[in-house]
Amino acid sequence: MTTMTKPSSDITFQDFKDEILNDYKTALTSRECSLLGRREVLTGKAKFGIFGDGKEVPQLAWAKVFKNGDFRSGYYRDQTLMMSIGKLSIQQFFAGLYGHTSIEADPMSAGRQMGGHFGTHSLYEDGDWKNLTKQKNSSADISPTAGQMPRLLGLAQASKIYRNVKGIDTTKFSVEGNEIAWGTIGNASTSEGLFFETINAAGVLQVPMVISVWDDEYGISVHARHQTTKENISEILKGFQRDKNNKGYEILKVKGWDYTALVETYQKAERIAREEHVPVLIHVIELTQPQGHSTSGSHERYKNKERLDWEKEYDCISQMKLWMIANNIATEEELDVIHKNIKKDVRIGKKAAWNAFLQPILDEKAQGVSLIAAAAQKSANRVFITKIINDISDIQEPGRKDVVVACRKALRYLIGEDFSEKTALQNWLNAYIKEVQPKYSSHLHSTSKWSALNVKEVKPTYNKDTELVDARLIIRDNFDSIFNNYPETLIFGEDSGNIGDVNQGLEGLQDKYGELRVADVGIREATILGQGIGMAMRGLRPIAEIQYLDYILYALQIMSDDLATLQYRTKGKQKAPLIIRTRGHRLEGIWHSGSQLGGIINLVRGIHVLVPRNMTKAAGFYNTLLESDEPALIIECLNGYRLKEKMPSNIGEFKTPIGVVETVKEGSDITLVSYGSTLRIVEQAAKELIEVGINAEVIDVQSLLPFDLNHDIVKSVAKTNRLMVIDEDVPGGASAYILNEIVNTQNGFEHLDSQPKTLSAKPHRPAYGTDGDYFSKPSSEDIFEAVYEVMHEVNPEDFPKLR
Ligand SMILES: Cc1ncc(C[n+]2csc(CCOP(=O)(O)OP(=O)(O)O)c2C)c(N)n1
Ligand SMILES: [Mg+2]
Repeated sequence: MTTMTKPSSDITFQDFKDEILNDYKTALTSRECSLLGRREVLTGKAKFGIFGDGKEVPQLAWAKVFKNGDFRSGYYRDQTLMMSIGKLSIQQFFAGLYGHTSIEADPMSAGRQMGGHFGTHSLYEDGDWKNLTKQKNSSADISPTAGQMPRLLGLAQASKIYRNVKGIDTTKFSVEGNEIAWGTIGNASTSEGLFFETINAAGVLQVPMVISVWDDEYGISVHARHQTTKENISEILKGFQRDKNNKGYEILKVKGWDYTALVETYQKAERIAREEHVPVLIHVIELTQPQGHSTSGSHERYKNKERLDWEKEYDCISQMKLWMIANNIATEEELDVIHKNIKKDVRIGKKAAWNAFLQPILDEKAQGVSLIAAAAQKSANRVFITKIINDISDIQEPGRKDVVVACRKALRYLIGEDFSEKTALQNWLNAYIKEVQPKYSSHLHSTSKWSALNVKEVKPTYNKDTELVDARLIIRDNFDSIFNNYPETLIFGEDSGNIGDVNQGLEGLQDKYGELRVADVGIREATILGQGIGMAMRGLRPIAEIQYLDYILYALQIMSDDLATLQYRTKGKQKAPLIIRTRGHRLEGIWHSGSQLGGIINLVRGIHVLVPRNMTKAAGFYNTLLESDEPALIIECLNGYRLKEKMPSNIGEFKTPIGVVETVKEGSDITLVSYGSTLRIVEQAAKELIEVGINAEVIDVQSLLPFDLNHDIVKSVAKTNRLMVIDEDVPGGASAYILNEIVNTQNGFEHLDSQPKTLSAKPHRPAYGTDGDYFSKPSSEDIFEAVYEVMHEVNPEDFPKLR
């Protein structure tokens, strides 16, 4: 055991003792919460529990150097840190375990995430930023192991940007870039690619990031020998260690039960990261997991007696206690009294949380039951309804589900009866569902005044003598204007910096705005995305560039699990207004012609997905989004950069509205709906169809998520009575989504005289080359013939069989 650190001269020995005792109390409080938490799950009060037991003492040391403005990006073992920095009380801990839907009761997620997923509030109720430099911050956790890593990179890089880029208003976000982003990860989760990708990227970027690996030798039941080469993550990362000649990491290793060594280690890590902006990895070894992994099982199944005995002896809190006694900080008796009192406090907090959770539901149940009972009195089915009342009355600790189920079932027995008590029950139930549903469903998108839907359209304007230019110049000049007008914007991606992206939409902008704002980065899509999320969470306006849409699959998990859920999982208390820029559709070959929109739109609900047909529309989307506080994906047309478009005179100012379609050709026979590069082919086919007397209306969706908010497409279908959706995704992909929106959401079925159709690509990936494309994706001939076929069915005389 390390000897006790000498207290610095400006605090008394008593202060020093008090601080340690206070730490010990926090560790014990956390432990007792874990122990009681497990019991709450096993007795059925909570659904699932995953706790911080065994990882308490390192977090005490970490909390000492966690300063205002700092950010955490960690995982479910970090409850002790959250308690130490004053962001998690006993009652809040249990409220989270029960799934309390009030954000005041469960500030972590208002019951949306299971307990053990932590976060702080970056936003006021109206969605505006709080001053993050005046509080300790935690980004909201997600469950996929190592999913916290990409975001951590961006949280750290924000400090670098704030320290080095001039002209940004840093007031709410940074004090000279002094903030550290602190990450935690379990030893087994370091096996994930996201961990290694983040480690490498942070080494390259040299950002103030400190990663702690909580090493308990296991990942659930799987031992380190199956997880990590040499069973030792700091050993195998040694090549990242900085030296005299090369930048890199500081790698530290410390025993997780050694309080003083931990304090020293964290102080050292803090200094290096905060002052030098050098990333640090702390490998915290010899940790334990006293209750096993989670409430799903017991660790006696996979740990042998020797290991279990060792874990008992080297439990970090037991070791801390021994050390305190040995160093005369307290006697065993004093510590036992403390422990007893803490047990009591935890029981009191737990009870308060349970009562606060249950009481509103009991009240709601009482209201529902009394209305059911009143209706039963009048009903011919009173016997059956009384059974429902008896059943729910037996449930002492009901959920809202029980209340709603009872009311709904009772109403079935009242079908065909008509009296005021029934109406009262119906009205109450409808109002009740309307009231409680948002507790589980609100905040998928921003509800602030900066919602992208509130940004008004500004049309591009043109001078009289406007020239047609290569469309990439519109994108480039618009980005120039953006970087000029918004100092907090930055863009980064593969080849985005020096050459100004593969299609030169950023040509010359690195020279103008510097290497931090227009940056080349490694080939690492997931952490490009995470970098953007983290920076956006700290008030910057990053544009993360994914070189090609095909390769977004590497980033899609982070988009789906982290970015898309952020507002929702914090009930509007955190946001990351990240713009993801990519280019896709319609090139030739299996991996260079991506248009996998059905997959994407179904995975990223919570992010706007925009598919502009040309660069003017695309540029307008960037301008719109920079006025909003929402994340979005913009897919530029890969084959559109060299096409000619008119250069607008109001570059940087025109705005393409979100969720609004555009009719690009009017017609009367059939409505053709498409988007992106395919739209040009549809326009071509529509021209050719005129030659055989078919007048198609062509509509550009522009925005897949959200979709046609004004329901304009159905107005067209009401006119033409026929509908075809065309895209180059697989059958049943985005075309099926669009069809469903028009036919079902917009009630298009009412207006259809012909079967609505979709025309998509083949189910396989497109083969290489021009012929590969032709035989894989819809061509103008395919569209022509498919439309002709519809008209042939309607009127075979005028449109005889084509082939
Ligand atoms: C991507 C992913 N795969 C699997 C899981 C299920 N899972 C949850 S925790 C865990 C083990 C993690 O072990 P470790 O990283 O060592 O953390 P510890 O729980 O031991 O602290 C697994 C496999 C998950 N949450 N995410
Ligand atoms: Mg582990």
